[in-house]
Amino acid sequence: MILHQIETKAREMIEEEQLKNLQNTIQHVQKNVKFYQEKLHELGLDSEDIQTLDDVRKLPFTTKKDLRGHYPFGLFAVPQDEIVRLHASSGTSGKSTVVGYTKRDIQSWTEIVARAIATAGGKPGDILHNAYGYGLFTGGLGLHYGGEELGTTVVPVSGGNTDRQIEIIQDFKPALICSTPSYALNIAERMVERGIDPSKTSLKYGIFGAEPWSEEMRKTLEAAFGIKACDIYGLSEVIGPGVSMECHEAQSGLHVAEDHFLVEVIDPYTLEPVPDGEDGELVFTSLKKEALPIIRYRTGDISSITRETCRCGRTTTRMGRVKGRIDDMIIVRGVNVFPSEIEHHLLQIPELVPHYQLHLHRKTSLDEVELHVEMTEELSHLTSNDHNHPSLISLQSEIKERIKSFCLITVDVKVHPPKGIERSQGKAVRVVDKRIEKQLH
Ligand code: DLL
Repeated sequence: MILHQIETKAREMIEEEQLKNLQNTIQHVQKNVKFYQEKLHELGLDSEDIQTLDDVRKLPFTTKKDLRGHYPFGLFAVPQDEIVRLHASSGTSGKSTVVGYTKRDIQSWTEIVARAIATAGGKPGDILHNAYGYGLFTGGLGLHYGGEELGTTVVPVSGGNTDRQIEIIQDFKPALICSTPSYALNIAERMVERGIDPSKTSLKYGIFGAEPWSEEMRKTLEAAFGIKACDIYGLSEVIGPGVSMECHEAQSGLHVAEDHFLVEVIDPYTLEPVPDGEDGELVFTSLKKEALPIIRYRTGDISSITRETCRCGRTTTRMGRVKGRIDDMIIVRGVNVFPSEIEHHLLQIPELVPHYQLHLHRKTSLDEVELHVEMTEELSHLTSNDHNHPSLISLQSEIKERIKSFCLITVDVKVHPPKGIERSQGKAVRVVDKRIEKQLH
């Protein structure tokens, strides 16, 4: 196990260092970012007002809207000629957000990701099959630099072209695969289709993230490939992948890279802090970034934190699995559900494959949810000529009842034939909001 010194320090020491770097960050933005200068001025605040870590609550929040409002480089704190890299997150609505890095930011990020890979069990000399997309998305290059820094042999295969991925896995014999969980599943499925047993490959570990996934999905991936699967979290606005990483020893929450980021959890409605262990919106403040220092960034992601020492020996704050984005939360007749919670229950039904989509409609004045699921090959042989086959009808009602009793919402279930649900090459689309389409037309 490669443990970085910071990861096992006494909490007081971690926090002391965080406070010092938080004060530096405030000075940096106050001097170099007009947006923060104005915000801090309005609140009558400067770095002197930050005497404890709790004082972070005095500081203003930053949102995606603020980044979009200053598109592309308006929140950068250094001149453009000090920026050595740009990335952008693909916005599904509105402009994307652009993020920049100085040379030192890239070095920090590289070190963060190297640590993350080691946390998942990666070792120098391992071959790392990197199927995260290369390009403006931070996944590909983030894991690439981190992998090289750790001393793994990185295969920069990027996303897509699944048959070629399989060939490379068979020929290069990687120990580690990095991709979104949905794409990993896609690869496993394609292997089976081609008569290859995914559990017989050289793979030992998987580093999966960039989208919400459930414990059941972990079990599915671990069983399919015969690997240990760990969760990696991050977002471009904060740095990219590696903001937090699950350890392979405990697989019990994601260790935040606290020497670089201060994490808070707030109630997204009142904006007040929520106690440790309770779900709320994750908020991050960067502590060492030069190009795009970010203060109290509201991620929109729902999770909780614990500061208890982990079984692996790390003392860093751990986040729970991200349940989903607030925007993806489905509210049906007052009940809130995340797609990942539905996924958890769907994956316990053996007649289904782990691909699904939720379509939101507004037929009357109330929202309705259609749950699109996909049957296994075995079931399709049974029911191919008969949509009213009793097995299909009973499967539909089993799903409906399960979702009703565990998630407390009523869904209209549509069972698709094998391959009936679109496969992802990167981040899977789980929620299709037909209510918006309706408004637009
Ligand atoms: O997805 C960075 C990344 C790349 C993370 C590779 C992990 C691996 P963005 O494209 O900016 O950055 O999207 C960030 O993705 O706010 C979450 O909503 C979601 N997300 C990222 N990791 C996880 C995860 C990258 N492990 C947004 N679980 C975030 C759940 C995740 N959601």
